Amino acid sequence: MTTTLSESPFLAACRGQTPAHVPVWFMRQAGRSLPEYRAIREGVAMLDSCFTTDLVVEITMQPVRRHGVDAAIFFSDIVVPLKAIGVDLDIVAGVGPVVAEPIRTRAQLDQLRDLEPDDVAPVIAAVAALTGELGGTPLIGFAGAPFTLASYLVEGRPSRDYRNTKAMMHTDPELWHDLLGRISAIAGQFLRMQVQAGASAVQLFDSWAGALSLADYRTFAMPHSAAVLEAVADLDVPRIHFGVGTGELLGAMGEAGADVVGVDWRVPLDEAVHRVGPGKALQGNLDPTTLFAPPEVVEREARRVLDQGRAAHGHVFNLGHGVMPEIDPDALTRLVDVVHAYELD
Ligand code: 1CP
Repeated sequence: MTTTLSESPFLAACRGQTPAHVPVWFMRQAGRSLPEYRAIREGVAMLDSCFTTDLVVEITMQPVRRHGVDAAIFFSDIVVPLKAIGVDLDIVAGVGPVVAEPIRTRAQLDQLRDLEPDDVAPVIAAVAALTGELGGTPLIGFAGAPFTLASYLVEGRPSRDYRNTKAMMHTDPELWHDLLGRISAIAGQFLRMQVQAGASAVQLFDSWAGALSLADYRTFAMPHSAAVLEAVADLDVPRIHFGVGTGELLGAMGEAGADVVGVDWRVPLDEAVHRVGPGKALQGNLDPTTLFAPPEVVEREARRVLDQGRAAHGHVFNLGHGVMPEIDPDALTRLVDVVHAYELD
């Protein structure tokens, strides 16, 4: 067992060092797959839970206690800083983030003011309490990347084709860049507050960047993600950068300023190494739906990911995207054991 942060296998792998064992955590490890999560959330709206310090602490700890993962990710959502500055939005059960008045005009940009510590006081209090409670287990802070957050603000809700978002991008690039500039300032401020309260690493979620071509990604999204990652560059914590369907973007996502590039299940890690380039660690990339298969299949697939991950300059085992609510939590605990038993030498 890890006793101090300096011995953390997760932090070692992020820095390209050789850890005692391959570290593992899961995106969306806290959440509806856990009965204890469903119990504590009963009757509490998602966003209310995100702004209630005790609930954030308890929900964040649940998967750490149950699965023995090598890192915690603080329980929140990418839209929390937008809610905190007064954007009229809600997280609707079974849908996701819904914005009352989608942002389509320059006049609406004014509502995106800077994030002040008071806006997120209960959230930051949870981060501080967690770093004490977690001891030698690192806490990952996170934010949504500008493109992914803009997709919710402009569409007003989850989207399949991002038509309004891309229309703004191509029709009024100046408005687009001003919007993403505002969002990147807020995301950068939020990440800084989390690290200053004790988070040991950060992850920038650009979940939907894979909807862009490489050329559009470089022009319309990457400079703003780079600004967010730059906002914490002086704080000396590993910066993880993740998106779904980003096979063509992996090199650029690394260039944006990541120390660790998250890879979904579509690109094998030994191929991702070449796309990302030297000197960066990789995180991933078991297909989450594999967890619906029998244990021997999960083990075989996990070992394939681990074998392919050896090519990386540091490998943090994860799923290629988040844990699905219907996944049996025991399958996740068994998966942690498989990863920890894997011999690195
Ligand atoms: O392990 C954890 O504790 C995870 C905490 C967490 C994180 C990191 C939540 C809780 N949300 C997020 C980030 C997040 N939120 C992302 C990036 C990660 C990813 O790609 O999965 C995105 C895109 C969102 C937006 C969002 N919030 C969605 C997706 C909607 C869509 O566009 O398809 C949904 C369903 C939510 C709500 C939400 N956030 C988190 C939970 C547990 C839930 C479900 C609501 C609930 O339990 O009531």
